[in-house]
Amino acid sequence: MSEFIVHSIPGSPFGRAVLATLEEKGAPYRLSPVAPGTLRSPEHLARHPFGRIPVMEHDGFSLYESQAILRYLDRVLPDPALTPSDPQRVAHMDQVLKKALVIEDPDSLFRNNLVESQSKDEPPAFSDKVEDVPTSDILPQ
Ligand SMILES: N[C@@H](CCC(=O)N[C@@H](CS)C(=O)NCC(=O)O)C(=O)O
Repeated sequence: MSEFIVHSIPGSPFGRAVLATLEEKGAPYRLSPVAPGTLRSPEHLARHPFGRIPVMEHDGFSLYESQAILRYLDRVLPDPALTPSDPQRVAHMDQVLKKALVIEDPDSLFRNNLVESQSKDEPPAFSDKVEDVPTSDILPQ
């Protein structure tokens, strides 16, 4: 198995999700630290057109967006599987992933025009509105 390279800012929750998945899979990987001030550099924009992290490289294949990366990793590293086989459990997994994205990155709601009426200074309190899904519904049994 060739090495996975994760370009990320150490401590980024999105980057940590990718690193935790690689740890869980026992895969060889390397963190390539990105300095926060260099996200708009030509070098980094060539990796990620929106100047964000994380970005993953594997066998000459480059991918950004953490959830796309997580799903890729679960496909190319099937053991242990992190995606349930039952459709309802997968749906709960997708729900939790979406909720995590909104809570960690509430500005994405504004960027994507999903929220129009609220002030940018007061991101929506999604944790109050979305019910928690028990972890036991998501993790493989
Ligand atoms: N939807 C993206 C969000 C990534 C993201 O927002 N990363 C943050 C760091 S945790 C970032 O790159 N921030 C830099 C910026 O917004 O300029 C993903 O899931 O990969």
